[in-house]
Amino acid sequence: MQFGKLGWMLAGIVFVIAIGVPASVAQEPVRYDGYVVARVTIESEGQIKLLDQAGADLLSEGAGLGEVDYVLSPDALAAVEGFGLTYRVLIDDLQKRVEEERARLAAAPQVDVRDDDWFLDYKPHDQILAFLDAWVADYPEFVEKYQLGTSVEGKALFGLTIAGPNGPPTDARPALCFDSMLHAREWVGPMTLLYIMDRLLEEYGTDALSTRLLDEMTFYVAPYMNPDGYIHSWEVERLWRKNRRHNGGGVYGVDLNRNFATGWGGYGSSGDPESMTYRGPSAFSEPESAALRDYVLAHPNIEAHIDFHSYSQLVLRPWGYVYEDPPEPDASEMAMLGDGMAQEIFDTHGKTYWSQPSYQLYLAAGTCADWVYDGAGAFSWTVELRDTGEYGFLLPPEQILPTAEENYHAVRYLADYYSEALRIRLPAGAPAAIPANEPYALPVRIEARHAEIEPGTPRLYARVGDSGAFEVSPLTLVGDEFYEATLPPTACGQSLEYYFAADATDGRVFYHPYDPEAERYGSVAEPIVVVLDERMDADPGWPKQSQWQFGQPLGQGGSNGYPDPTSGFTGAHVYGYNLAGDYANGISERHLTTPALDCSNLVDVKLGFYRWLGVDDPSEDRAWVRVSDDGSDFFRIWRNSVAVTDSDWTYQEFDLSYEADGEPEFYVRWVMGSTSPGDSFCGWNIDDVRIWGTDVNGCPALLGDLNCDDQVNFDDIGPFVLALSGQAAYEAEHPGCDWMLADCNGDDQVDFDDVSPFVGLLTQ
Ligand code: 0X9
Ligand code: ZN
Repeated sequence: MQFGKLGWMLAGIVFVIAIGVPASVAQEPVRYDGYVVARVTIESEGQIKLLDQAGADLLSEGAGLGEVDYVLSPDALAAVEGFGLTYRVLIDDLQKRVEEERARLAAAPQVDVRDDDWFLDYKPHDQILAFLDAWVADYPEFVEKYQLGTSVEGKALFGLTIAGPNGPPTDARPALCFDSMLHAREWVGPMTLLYIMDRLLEEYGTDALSTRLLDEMTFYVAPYMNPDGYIHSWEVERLWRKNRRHNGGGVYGVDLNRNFATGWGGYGSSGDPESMTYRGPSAFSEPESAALRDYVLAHPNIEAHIDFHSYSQLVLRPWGYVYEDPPEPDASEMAMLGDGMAQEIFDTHGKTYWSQPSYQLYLAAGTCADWVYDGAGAFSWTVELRDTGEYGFLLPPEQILPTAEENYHAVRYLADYYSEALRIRLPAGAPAAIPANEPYALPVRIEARHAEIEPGTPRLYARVGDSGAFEVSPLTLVGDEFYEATLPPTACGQSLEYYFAADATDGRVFYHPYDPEAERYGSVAEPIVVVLDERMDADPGWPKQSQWQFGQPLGQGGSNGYPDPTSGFTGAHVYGYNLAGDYANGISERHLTTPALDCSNLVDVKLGFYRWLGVDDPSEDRAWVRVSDDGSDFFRIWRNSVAVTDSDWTYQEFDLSYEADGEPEFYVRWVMGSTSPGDSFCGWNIDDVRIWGTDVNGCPALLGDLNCDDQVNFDDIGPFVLALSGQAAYEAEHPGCDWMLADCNGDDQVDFDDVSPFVGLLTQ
């Protein structure tokens, strides 16, 4: 074959590419002499521009108003002073810090990848790759390594599939995905992610949760997404952020966390190739971000994802490209899980990571986390690791392990949540207090996510006190996924411990809390007085105005929002405005009121009820809850602040201590209206109304409880005998206890006539 014109052209292109990528030419390290890192207080958009022109380099990658971290050259520092801006120096000699780090790393002893000390300092490129290979070698049944793509400079990008050997095929399990090192200077990211997965693997077979997580889930892990940038940060420019794309004219780098498709090109990203937040010529123009996209899309079993960055100590959730929250219920669930991760982090070493929407930090368009949520439909967070700016990207090596440990706990928490094939939860939470001496109905929800529930197996384990056997009782099915547990009657002042379980049809047993040996629910029986417990099964006959009706709702209406339900939350019946169809236009206020309730001896009065409500926004139509302590003047405790369109029964609870505590005559009223001539909705449906409070006098003293432990049992025999010998002797032994509780026959004397009633109490 002749080496024709095309051949020469190709050869030329290859040559140009080769010299355009001076990877082999050793570059002098960039120096930061006289540079400082400073936290500048920004008061206007204009100041951001001024700083930009003065060459100030952003560290918190998106300036807004408030405190923003900058790297300032001597000139930029002079400009900041010249502009009269307020600032605080975080790092006063950047060059010294960079040199110290280089010296330390150059002198660092070689640590074997299998040595726990490996995490005591940052590791260069080849060591990170060696670490991944050690996983593959050491855990052949758990770890598979794939090449996801190739970086701009030709380095392999790796993804690892990590899953335990005893479970369904990896692509049939619920999965989590983690990545790190989109940003070159954020060295603690891959250290953290490698530590997390390494610890899970090491704990397989010894730690119950790690074992279960590995066997029931798959982890897709891409810890090292920007090797080119990382090498550049190690060898040349410590604070390098982007990848190493040659943008032309000797200008390098695309910010990979601005190169994803969601909102690409928008606010908080730059079209200037010199900028640290350069978004690239198009979404996914970079092989690194495209590889991560393809990796995530190739695994539709991924349910959630974390993109690890540093620094700022934040757990950020979408959106980041607009000042908006995602639709419900996603927004609340991501908030709940983000808060939960932050709590786990705090509980580990006491570090606060704020959990918040990304947009509250600053807008950034084209980020990885926004795309994973938007483009792959998996919940996604950006976790900003330590610290909060004291050392910033030059985080001391002593902080690697603590950072990794606290995030290991966050990841375990997240994985635990997603792994549950049957997910048992308490939609109304566990009550801190339950009424003494009576059964208590507690709603329980069991979601069948990756398994089927064996009918009849959902159950409660409960015991009084903190020792002894748990009694088992079945949960009652009350609706799709919804159950009711009956907490057993518990003596006043006693605590109840409990947990839940359900079997799957494949024989697996699921507990909630996950490990009842270590963690259980607890409620204390208090002298709670229920003044109203109306299930609406029979007509309670409450005073009502026209169109309020008692009966079975008919599932009609819904010309806007949703129609009425077709039954109550429990049972068939409700109070509704009205039972058939939407409320009328142009009505004045119409109300339904409870009878007078006696709260005179109560504190901490609460109201709880289930509602199914459809009402337009309050500029048009209104729905209210009001209360009164005389039956004539009613005060608002709730009104719709937006349009409400319930598509399910919704629990509402109000603390009425201020309004109801101590009131001998107390009323609650639901009001429909007024309504405008415009759109109408299905209106109120109300079921299962409860009002309760705590007796001001506390738990009644228990006759015969002579060791005052709020129980009458054989432990009271000794103190009872002592009580018979006289008040002084008794009180000397049992200070604070009540001698008169030995007066078991109620004749105002403690004597031998009390013996037989006392024995009666013991054997009751
Ligand atoms: O700006 C980023 O890419 C991330 N911060 S970093 O300092 N690691 O560069 C945060 C992105 C979070 N998303 C938004 N703030 N919108
Ligand atoms: Zn980052």
